[in-house]
Amino acid sequence: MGKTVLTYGTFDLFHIGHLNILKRLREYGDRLIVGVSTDEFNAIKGKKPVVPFEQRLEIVQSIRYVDLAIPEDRWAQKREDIATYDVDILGMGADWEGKFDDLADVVELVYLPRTDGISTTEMKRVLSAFDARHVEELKSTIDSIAQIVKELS
Ligand code: C2G
Repeated sequence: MGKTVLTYGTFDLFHIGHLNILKRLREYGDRLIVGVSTDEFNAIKGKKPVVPFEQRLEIVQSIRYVDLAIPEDRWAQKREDIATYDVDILGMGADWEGKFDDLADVVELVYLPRTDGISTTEMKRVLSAFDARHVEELKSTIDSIAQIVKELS
C-alpha cells in the first residue's frame, strides 16, 4: 500500500491557495485525505464560513488531487484519523508550523509555505467593501438623476 497523506481545513470560498496546498501535498504520497471543518467546528475555531459545510465538503471531494474528504468536527480527531486511515504524513500550511508536532510519534509532519496574496479573509473583505461602496455609488447616482428630473419638471 502506498503512502497516505492527510490534511485539514475549512476551505471556505475555495481559492488557488487551497488548490496549491492540496496539489503539493498529493505529491508526498499515493493518496490524499482531507478533513473539512464542519460549521460547528468552525464556530469553535472562531470562523464563520460563507459556504456551508456540505458544499465545502463536496467541492473538496471533487478536487482531482483529493482521494477522500471527511468531516473535521474536533481538534482531537487527528490521532484517530491517522490510525483509521493508516496515515504516513500529516501536511499543513506553514501558518500551522509546529502546531501538530505532538503527533510526531505516529506520523511524519510536513508544513508547506502558504500561497501569498490570497486568503478567504481577504476575499470576504473585498466583497464586503464592494457591496458597501457599490450601494453608496448607486444611491448617489439615483439622487443625481432625481435632482435632474426635478429641475427639468
Ligand atoms: N492555505 C495556503 N495558502 C493560503 C491560504 C490557505 O496554503 N493562501 C492553506 C492553509 O495553510 C491550510 C489550508 O490551506 O493548510 C486550509 O486553509 P483554511 O481553510 O484556512 O484552514 P484552517 O482554518 O487553517 O483549518 O485542524 C486544522 C484546521 O482545520 C485548519
